[in-house]
Amino acid sequence: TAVKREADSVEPDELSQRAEKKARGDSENGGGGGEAGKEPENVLCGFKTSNVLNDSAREKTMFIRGKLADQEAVVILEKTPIREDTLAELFSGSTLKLEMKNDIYSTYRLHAPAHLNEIKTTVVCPATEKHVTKYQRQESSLVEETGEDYRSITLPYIQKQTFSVQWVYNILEKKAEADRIVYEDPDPEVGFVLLPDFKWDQKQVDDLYLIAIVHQRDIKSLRDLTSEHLPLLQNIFQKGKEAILQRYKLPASKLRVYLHYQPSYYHLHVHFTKLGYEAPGCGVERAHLLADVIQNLQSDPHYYETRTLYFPLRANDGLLGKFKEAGRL
Ligand code: GTA
Repeated sequence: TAVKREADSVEPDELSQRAEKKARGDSENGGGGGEAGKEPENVLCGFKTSNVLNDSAREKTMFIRGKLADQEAVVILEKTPIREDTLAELFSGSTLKLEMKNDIYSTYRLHAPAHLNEIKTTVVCPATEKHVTKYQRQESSLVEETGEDYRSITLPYIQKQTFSVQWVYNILEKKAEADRIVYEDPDPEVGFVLLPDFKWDQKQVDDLYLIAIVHQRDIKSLRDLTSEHLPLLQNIFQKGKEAILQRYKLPASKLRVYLHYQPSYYHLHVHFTKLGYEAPGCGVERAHLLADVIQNLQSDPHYYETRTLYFPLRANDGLLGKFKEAGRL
């Protein structure tokens, strides 16, 4: 039977109250998720920048490689969206400097109060060479992977070379992020944990992003799925959508529910993002709609074992090197 956590419905404007409460460090349900929301000392004050791996003026993000207490680290900075519920305070509580005025047009610099001017910051430390590679700006190439390529090239590579999924086990075992869980079905076969992706600051539903992590530990990716997994996939699809409707008031028709191939982390998980939000990795070359995956497995139980799958790989990705060595590119 399914166990709901914090599943009582939340009004949209409660989203921000919750987030502010978190920012002040108030525990929502007795804690259990570690240090979230506390006013910690500034761990980044000693961060020494080595180089900028990637940045985007449009997305207002910067990926920086550096050293944190002699350890390799990657820091991701991202300016957060402007929230409608803060507009009154933004207009009344800011200072405004005129830049130019021309006829009916004028531009200003608005200096907002500090708490309305946050930068979402993600720290990976110690970061491996693979993290650095992942966040570095790179050209991508589209790879064509047959079922045989998967078994002879990809599988041996990912068995040796993947990111640790310790963070996933921490979530499943409630050692981390326990207070962030939106919904859990604890069944060992069809169960999963649904929680906010760490790319989402949860302050507005416009960029809603949750992930459902399955309790089964031996399903690496889409490639491992057969019709045996249909009850699991249908359960995630159905209960995930229900939990999001209840918590965030977003109906299924406003959701994009998909799996990545290739994923970064080889423990099966499903992405739930708001339709219209261009989440990184939601393009057709990487995202597979869960609804399509279910239908494909219903019509062919071994669809994902046998089909040729296409996906982009960055120029510095070791797996791309393996495809080249095998003469497949
Ligand atoms: N709740 O500890 C975690 C955690 N980790 C380590 C990863 N995720 C986590 N969620 C929680 N706690 O959506 C999330 C990731 C991702 C999912 C794994 O798990 O945010 P995936 O296996 O398909 O991997 O999904 P994916 O999509 O390649 O990973 P990721 O990290 O999303 O990278 C894709 C691209 O997104 C990157 O190349 C980069 O361009 C961009 N990106 C990554 N992180 C950020 C960020 N913090 N801010 C902005 N852009 C980012």
